[in-house]
Amino acid sequence: MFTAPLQFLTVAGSFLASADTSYFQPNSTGIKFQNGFERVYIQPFGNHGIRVRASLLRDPTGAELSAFLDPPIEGPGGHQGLAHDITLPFRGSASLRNGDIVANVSNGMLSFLRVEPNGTTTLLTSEYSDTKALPSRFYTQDFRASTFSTQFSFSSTSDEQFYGTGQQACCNDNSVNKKGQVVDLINYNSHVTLPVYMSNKGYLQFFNMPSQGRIEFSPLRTRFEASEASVVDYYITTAPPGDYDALQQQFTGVTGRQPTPPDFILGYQQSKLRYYNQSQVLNVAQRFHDENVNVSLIVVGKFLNVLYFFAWKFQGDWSFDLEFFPDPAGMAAEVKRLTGAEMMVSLWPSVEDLSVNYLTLQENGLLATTRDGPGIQDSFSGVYTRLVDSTNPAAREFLWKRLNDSYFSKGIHNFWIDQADGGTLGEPFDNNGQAITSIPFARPFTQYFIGTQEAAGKMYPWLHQQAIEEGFRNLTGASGATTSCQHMSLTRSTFVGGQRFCSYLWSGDTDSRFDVLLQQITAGVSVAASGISSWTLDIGGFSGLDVDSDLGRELFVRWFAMGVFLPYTRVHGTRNCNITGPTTPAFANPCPNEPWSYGADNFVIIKKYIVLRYQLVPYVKRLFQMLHETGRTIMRPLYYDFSLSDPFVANGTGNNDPSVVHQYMFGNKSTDWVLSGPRLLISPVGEPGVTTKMVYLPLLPDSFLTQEFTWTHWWSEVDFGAGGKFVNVSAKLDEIPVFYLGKKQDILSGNI
Ligand SMILES: *[C@@H]1O[C@H](CO)[C@@H](O)[C@H](O)[C@H]1NC(C)=O
Ligand SMILES: *[C@@H]1O[C@H](CO)[C@@H](O)[C@H](O)[C@H]1NC(C)=O
Ligand SMILES: *[C@@H]1O[C@H](CO)[C@@H](O)[C@H](O)[C@H]1NC(C)=O
Ligand SMILES: *[C@@H]1O[C@H](CO)[C@@H](O)[C@H](O)[C@H]1NC(C)=O
Ligand SMILES: *[C@@H]1O[C@H](CO)[C@@H](O)[C@H](O)[C@H]1NC(C)=O
Ligand SMILES: *[C@@H]1O[C@H](CO)[C@@H](O)[C@H](O)[C@H]1NC(C)=O
Ligand SMILES: *[C@@H]1O[C@H](CO)[C@@H](O)[C@H](O)[C@H]1NC(C)=O
Ligand SMILES: *[C@@H]1O[C@H](CO)[C@@H](O)[C@H](O)[C@H]1NC(C)=O
Ligand SMILES: *[C@@H]1O[C@H](CO)[C@@H](O)[C@H](O)[C@H]1NC(C)=O
Ligand SMILES: *[C@@H]1O[C@H](CO)[C@@H](O)[C@H](O)[C@H]1NC(C)=O
Ligand SMILES: *[C@H]1O[C@H](CO)[C@@H](O)[C@H](O)[C@H]1NC(C)=O
Repeated sequence: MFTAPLQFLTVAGSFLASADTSYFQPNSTGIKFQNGFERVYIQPFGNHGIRVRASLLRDPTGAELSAFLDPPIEGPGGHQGLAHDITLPFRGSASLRNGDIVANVSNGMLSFLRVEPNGTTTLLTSEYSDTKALPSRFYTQDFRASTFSTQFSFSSTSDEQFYGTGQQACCNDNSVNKKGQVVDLINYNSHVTLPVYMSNKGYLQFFNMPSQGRIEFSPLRTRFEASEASVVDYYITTAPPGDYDALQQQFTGVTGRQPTPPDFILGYQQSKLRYYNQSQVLNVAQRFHDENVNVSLIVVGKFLNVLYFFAWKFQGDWSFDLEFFPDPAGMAAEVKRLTGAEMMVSLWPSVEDLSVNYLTLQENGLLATTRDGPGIQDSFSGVYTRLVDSTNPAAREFLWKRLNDSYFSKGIHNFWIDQADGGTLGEPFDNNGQAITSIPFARPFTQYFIGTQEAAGKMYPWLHQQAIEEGFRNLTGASGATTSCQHMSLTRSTFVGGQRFCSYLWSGDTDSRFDVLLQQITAGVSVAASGISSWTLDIGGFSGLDVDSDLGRELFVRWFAMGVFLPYTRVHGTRNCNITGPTTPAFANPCPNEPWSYGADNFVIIKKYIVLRYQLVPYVKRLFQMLHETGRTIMRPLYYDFSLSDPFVANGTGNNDPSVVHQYMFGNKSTDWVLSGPRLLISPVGEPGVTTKMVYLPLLPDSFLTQEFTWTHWWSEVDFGAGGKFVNVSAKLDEIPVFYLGKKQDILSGNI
């Protein structure tokens, strides 16, 4: 039997030190049971949380890949190792309570219950069983390694709803409730699925495993499947049904909190594919200056993030191609002088043989490899590439050194981590424009320092984020947990816990279509419900928009209006237009994508929205502070705030009814009158040619009505009362349907 008495005594001491008397402290350090080859550990972790680990033949080492913070930010269970004070025989029974959650082992089967205020318990879920059924903890070992594939099954009911599971931003999936779905746990462009979900029964479950696999939400059973693991490691926490903020607080208490972003990043971000030389960048900056699009530097100044892709000579150089960017430092300084803007630069993880860094990386084993063969992961732009192995600390250090030399030390402080989805360049079924366009295997057998793509691949982007985070810290001398960021990275992928980095996720290369505009809402609120609120998208969609067509222009303005009410307001994309451009350098798209590129009338509207965004910065800043303090979700699906007060919202969420899931709240849920957060309901327009929209206003809970909150239309100031009904409002191009609660002045001043 494993014993760690000294370590445990220390932990027990800290339990007492942080003991909150209103909170039921764990009445056990852990339960262990052994069932033949299998070992299962059940321990208290975080507030109202339980961590379960299961392994075969040997104990977990504690050195497995993990997104947990240990100790957690809040609650018991830190540095617990494999501590346990209950050891059960095969088919034994015992129970452990931490706060309001109870883990019950009965006859070798686990179930989880919530203790209600009146002392009764409610079953949340249990390991799935039936008279005859596949074992709920099921493993397959092939004995080529100490790893196994595994399936863990839990009971569910047909009316249960599940939310979260990360971001599925393409294109037909418009779901907030994932019940009935199979979610593939594999990363690619726009697809950042995360093994975490919340239930409307009042619990959140997270599999702390970066393996590929899937989650099946079938009528009676929820099944998590990992294709390769050395330990099964999951966490479950509970809160009263409907209190999703509490679940997020507890979950981010064990996986990390978002540091507050720098003010400038909350302004307007300009980007396109692609500004390919220095004079274009300076011309754009000059035009922003001349057009007087936000010239005031009073609060945050005017910020323009010009972003590059393929600004390097060879993939893996991680430096500017000096032919096109002769003076990066001078360019950054001039952009700053003209506009006050910070700059951001894109880095790809791909390395080609001709890169100046190739030999050094290869000699030092800092490139990802394959099970056999030359280690090639992908091809892009006509050359074979390999991925830098950012899972290796030495590779992270090498990468950062190059980024510092080439960009950071030259005044370009923000980094865009593109294409680092893992395994390949993130287009798994795409052969990058070559004759055979579709390849019938999902991944090459990519191997990293930390393991295989199958076992560890979902953490590859996360470790890229970490490389840049470490670089920022090493340069600024910050140590310990980062609480605020001076610079940010933008990333196309992440893993659970990615919220602890100075980073934001965007939804990848989306299609420029009205239906995709609306679909982005379900992607955004789902990843927010998975702990990642630091999120944005390409305003206008990434590809397919014709700048010179009326439809393209209308779509852009509609998308822009929504972008004002996202955590970050970021224009990006490749565009089609009437201009014929040069064929070199590669990807030299000549089409414009600036606020003035969409016609004179629309420029007026876009300027109005940019002004509004700057007016909202204090509000957004406050939302990020709350996110940092308690993990409170910024972009909120309606079920967060109204599933208890409004059956239409509860039912509509269950059915993924567009009138419910294509709207969201942007802001704080508050029950405190003095500090009360005004709230914004955003109902973007997702069809062409309309001037009005039927909007469903959720029925406000009593606690709001007693505070005299009502739905007020942002533009007309018409008061629509307590909601619970559809209203038909004007939805002109320059008036996105937005409704607010409380006083508008409080919103604009961030006094929420
Ligand atoms: C912990 O508390 C739960 C719920 O009250 C109880 O069922 C269980 O037996 C207790 N366990 C121990 C080890 O005291
Ligand atoms: C909890 O464990 C006890 C003791 O084995 C058992 O009688 C009870 O049915 C279990 N409860 C649940 C919900 O599994
Ligand atoms: C105790 O509270 C739960 C949850 O609110 C409720 O479902 C149950 O009916 C209550 N039981 C009693 C005996 O009051
Ligand atoms: C930069 O691009 C512009 C087209 O926007 C072109 O006219 C100019 O010659 C380019 N300059 C360099 C140095 O390539
Ligand atoms: C940051 O500094 C630490 C300590 O010197 C070092 O181990 C680490 O590799 C550095 N990280 C990066 C990304 O340079
Ligand atoms: C970053 O670059 C600056 C300027 O070249 C240099 O002084 C500094 O030592 C570099 N820091 C790291 C961590 O590479
Ligand atoms: C772009 O080309 C189309 C088709 O020739 C034409 O109808 C349209 O007026 C052009 N738009 C602009 C802005 O030049
Ligand atoms: C729930 O929504 C479905 C589909 O929109 C509808 O048919 C049904 O009547 C609704 N049920 C309730 C109880 O509102
Ligand atoms: C946000 O809402 C929470 C929960 O209702 C409340 O406790 C908190 O005070 C609010 N925050 C602010 C800054 O109003
Ligand atoms: C909304 O109002 C407009 C203008 O009054 C009207 O044309 C339109 O038919 C109404 N839409 C619906 C669905 O009632
Ligand atoms: C730009 O933003 C600043 C700071 O928020 C604001 O004071 C100013 O009015 C804005 N200027 C324009 C032209 O929008």
